[in-house]
Amino acid sequence: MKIRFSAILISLLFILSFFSFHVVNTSIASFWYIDFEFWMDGNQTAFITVTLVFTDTGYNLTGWEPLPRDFSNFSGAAHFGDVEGDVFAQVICYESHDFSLGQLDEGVYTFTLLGVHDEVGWYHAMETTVFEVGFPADINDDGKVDIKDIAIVALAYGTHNLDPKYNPDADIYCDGKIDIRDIAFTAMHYGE
Ligand SMILES: [Ca+2]
Repeated sequence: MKIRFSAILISLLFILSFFSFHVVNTSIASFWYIDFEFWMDGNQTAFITVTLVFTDTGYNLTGWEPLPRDFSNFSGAAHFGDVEGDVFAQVICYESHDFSLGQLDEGVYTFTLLGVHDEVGWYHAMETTVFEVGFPADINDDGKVDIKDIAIVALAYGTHNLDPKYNPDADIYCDGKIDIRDIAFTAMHYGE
C-alpha cells in the first residue's frame, strides 16, 4: 500500500512538473519578437544579426552568448532576468547582437536562438532560421543547376564523411552525410 502511494505521488509530481514547465515555456515565448539577418563581411566571414524585442514588461536583457556548433547547426543564447522593483513599469527592451559564425563553406545552415532565464536557468528554444551560403545547389560551379549537379549528389548518395565516395560539395546540409535532404535541395533548385 505504502509503495503504491509513493508511486502515485511520484507520478503526480512528475506530471505536475512537466505541466508547469510547459506553461512557463508557452508564456515566455510571447515576450519576444525576433528578427534574423544573415550577412558576410569582406573577409568571407559569416554573421547572424539577431534583433530581439520584449513585447511585455517586467524583463530585461542581461547579455548574449554564442553556444557550441553542432555540424551545420549554430546556436546563441539571450540571457534575461526579472526587472527589480515595479514590474509594471514600461520596460521594453530592444537590442541587436552580431553572432560571428566564422568562415563557412557553401551550404545550408541553421541558427537557433535560445532564451535563458538567469534566475531559473532553463533554456528555451525561441526561434530558428535557415540560411544559405553561396549557391550550394550548383555543385560543379558552372553557374546553373542541371542534371549534372543532380548526378553528382546521386553518385554520393548514402555516403558519410569517412567513405571514399563521400563528396563534401554534395553535402549541402554540411552534416557529414549525403542523404535525401541534399538530393531534394538540389532538385528544388533545378533550372536556376
Ligand atoms: Ca551546375
